[in-house]
Amino acid sequence: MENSLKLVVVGDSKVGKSCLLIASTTNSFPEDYAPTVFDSVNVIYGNRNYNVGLWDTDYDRLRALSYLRTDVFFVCFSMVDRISFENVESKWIPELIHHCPDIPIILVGCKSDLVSNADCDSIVTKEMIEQKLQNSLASLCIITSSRAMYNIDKLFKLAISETIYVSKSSKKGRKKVVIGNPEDIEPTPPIVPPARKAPRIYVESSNYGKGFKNLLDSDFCCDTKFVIYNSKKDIDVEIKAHSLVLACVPSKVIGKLFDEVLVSRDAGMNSYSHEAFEKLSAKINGGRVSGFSSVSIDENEPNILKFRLSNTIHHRAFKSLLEIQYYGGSETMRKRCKKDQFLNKVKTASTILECEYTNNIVSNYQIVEEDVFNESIETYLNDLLGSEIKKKYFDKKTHSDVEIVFSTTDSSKNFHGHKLFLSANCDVFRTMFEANFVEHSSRQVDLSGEIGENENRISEFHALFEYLYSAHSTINERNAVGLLSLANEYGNLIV
Ligand SMILES: Nc1nc2c(ncn2[C@@H]2O[C@H](COP(=O)(O)OP(=O)(O)O)[C@@H](O)[C@H]2O)c(=O)[nH]1
Ligand SMILES: [Mg+2]
Repeated sequence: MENSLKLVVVGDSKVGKSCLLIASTTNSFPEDYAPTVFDSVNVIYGNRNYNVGLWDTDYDRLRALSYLRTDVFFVCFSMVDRISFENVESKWIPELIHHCPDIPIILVGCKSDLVSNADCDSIVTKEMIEQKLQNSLASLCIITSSRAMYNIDKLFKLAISETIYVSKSSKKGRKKVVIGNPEDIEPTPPIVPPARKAPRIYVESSNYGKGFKNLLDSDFCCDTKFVIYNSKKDIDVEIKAHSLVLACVPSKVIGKLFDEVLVSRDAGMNSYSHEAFEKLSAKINGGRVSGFSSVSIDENEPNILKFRLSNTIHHRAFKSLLEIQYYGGSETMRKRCKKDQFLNKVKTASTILECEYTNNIVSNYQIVEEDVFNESIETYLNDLLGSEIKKKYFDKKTHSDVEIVFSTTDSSKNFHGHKLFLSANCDVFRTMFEANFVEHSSRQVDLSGEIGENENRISEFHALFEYLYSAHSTINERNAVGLLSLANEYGNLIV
């Protein structure tokens, strides 16, 4: 059996966190730019296989989102930057204790290869660490150097043993240990100055979220309506939505409910099986789906399921929450976020519907009082939705409602598509499926004409579709240039 473990790395900026993770996972020091890492590694410890999920933290406000369900923290400081060492106790440990009390914390001293040549006033000595540990909630510190690959191989095993140790025993009376010593590091030979860097190309961030923003509450491919009571005006408010998206959103209640809804649909997504509907409605009417009070089908719109939310959920708070689920931000919330009362309503809704992220975003805002949303949070949530959509539907028969055909003289490939995802982020497909073209009702679209004899095109289209589903593309030497031109042709996409 495989055990999973989530490891989050925090510490001052530039102390060497990203290099530490890259060095540990690749066994070499990244001489050039070290990107922020979200990765996982397999580690064998005591005959067991552990999958350690790595969370590097960078963005100031995204950080607290990463803390959810962490098993162990690395708090990093630089051995040649005393301020970063002071911040361990004054900033980092208090922050972690605030969000996640009782999670084991390991201190990691980075860049110890630089100690021998550094200024006396800035270095952190082993004695200082030992002294600091005496009154610290951490009981362990490991001194490392990513450049000299010193103690790097011990890191993940230490993280695993610490989670096992802390879960089994009380922390009181535990012996404090500092592993390693900067003096053990062999002096590194002088380094040849790096060659000049290649020119940087500014890459605009993806516009993936915008497509979903426009999709929400639009008629296009709508098969779901939410009905919420507005008690102030004594009217019902309706929001149009899409079960394919809803089955992938981070809200646990909504995601699970729509997984069931999709099971009850026929393959072509045109109607619901009577039996499955009865089952669903018994479940919701019986109060077994948190936040929902009933489901019905209108005679006039037999393709659309109408879900009534319970009155404990405020209509605008629900709209905000749906916006966050669809595109990672919320216009509704942005407009009203100065009102604490409203934010509390969003929190109530997200607790009922189990959206941890939304709850966190609101709490962050209430503590920090800055703009609730920023690009990094939106990108992060878009990625989360995109990866779920890709997993469930990308080139899969599941609920595919259009088949894209490519054929050349000697090969052919069919892609299982979904009009909804192909169109949400691509104007060409949107026009094709929405307007009065043959493709609107057709279950097959032949793009062979688009590829001619250029077989690379199939792979380029595949990469384009991957982007449309997941906000990411597998780009390689062969498809890169073609993909760019396709992305341009198919509606100014930023892949
Ligand atoms: N000499 C030395 N430099 C390091 C080491 N680790 C990181 N650096 C450098 O310190 C800078 C910041 O590293 P980075 O990992 O991006 O820091 P982060 O902001 O904490 O993620 C980079 O220029 C790295 O090359 C190390 O172990 N030894
Ligand atoms: Mg970094």
